[in-house]
Parts: sequence; C-alpha cells; structure tokens
Amino acid sequence: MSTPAFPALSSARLYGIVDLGYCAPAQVESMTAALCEGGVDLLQLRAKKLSLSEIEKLARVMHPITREHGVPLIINDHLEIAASVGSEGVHVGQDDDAVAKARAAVGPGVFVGKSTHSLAQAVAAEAEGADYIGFGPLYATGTKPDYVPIGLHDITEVHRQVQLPIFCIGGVNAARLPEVLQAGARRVVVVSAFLLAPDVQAYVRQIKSSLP
Ligand code: 3NM
Repeated sequence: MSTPAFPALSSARLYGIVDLGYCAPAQVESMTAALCEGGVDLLQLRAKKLSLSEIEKLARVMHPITREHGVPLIINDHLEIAASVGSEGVHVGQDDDAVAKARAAVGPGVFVGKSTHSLAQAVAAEAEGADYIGFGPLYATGTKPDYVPIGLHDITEVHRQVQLPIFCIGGVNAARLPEVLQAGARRVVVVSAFLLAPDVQAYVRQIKSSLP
C-alpha cells in the first residue's frame, strides 16, 4: 500500500472528535465518514469509558476512513493504541503522560498534541515539545463538565506567546464561532455541536466555510 499524503498539521483549521459520550460504538463508522466528508482537517477518537480493546477496535474502524480522506487520526490518551493502530497522532491531557513519553511510545513520525487550560500551560506545552495544543475550555461544556471555562480573553495573547498550532476548544458551535474568531482564534475543535447535529456533514461544512 502506498503511503497516504496528509496535509501539514499547520494547515489544519477544523478538528473534530468522535467522543463516545455522544456517539454509540455502532455509529462510529458513519459518524467518522460524515465528519470527514463535511471537511474536518483532524479527527480524534475519545472514549473515556470504554475498555482498551474496544477503543482499539473503534480506532481500526475509523482509520481506513480517515486515511481515505487524508485526515490524520489522533488517539486520545492511549499511547499504546496509537502505536499499535499506527494513527497519525496522539493527544495527551495535563494529567496524562508527558509529551516526551508519548513521543517515545509512538515514534518520531507521529504528532503529539496536548490539552492546555491557561496561558502558562500553553507556553509550557510548547517548551515541552508538543506539536499542537488545545486551548480551553472557552465555554462551559457538558463534554468536560468538571472544567472551569477560561473565556475568550487570553486567545489573542496565547497566539502571541505560542507559535504552535492552537486549537480553541470547549463549547464551540456555529452560533459562537464569530465571537471566537473575533477574539483571535484561527483553529477550533468542535465536539458535541457536530455529534448532535441533525445533519452532521452540513454542520461541519458550515463551520469549515466560516474559518479563515
Ligand atoms: N477538551 P464540546 S474542552 C475534550 O479544554 C475537551 O481541554 C477540552 O467539547 C479542553 O465541543 C473539551 O462538546 C470538550 O464543548 C469539547
């Protein structure tokens, strides 16, 4: 099989997440296809409550679809699944493995993203060697209910201080997108608004067309 070409991470603007909190395992295949066809640039698998073997199985369902669309697949939290499936990326949180450990587990060709929840964490993630960061949650969100929203006021400053691709996350939807962009965001992650949309593909397309 020839090596698929993936666009550079720096060109990615729209990041979707197949979160098993909103999507049953049986829907993962069709949801992945709808998100890719709508135009996400990156897609993560996030399943906080499933077993490792179930998550790996779902990653193997998603990967041929994402690859066919030239969309890098990113595995949340589980380095060993990313390594065994051969995903293009892995994502770690503040309480998870360090970037260096993640990189050692998945190898040099796989990018490593990190969640950050403040300016200081964003700067630290860049110093730690992350390839991109999530920055949020901007708004209160049922997807991460225990997190205090950080608001929009640091978005401009984080782009001044951090040169990595910064994906603004947490409560982003079509209605809020204008103010998020106005506040300085260039890239966003959208989770529940996509997964709960009546027409997922159309909703993704709508958000994509509004991004710079
Ligand atoms: N990480 P929704 S916020 C998975 O701030 C995740 O690091 C966040 O989901 C962070 O688009 C978040 O449904 C949930 O609000 C985003």
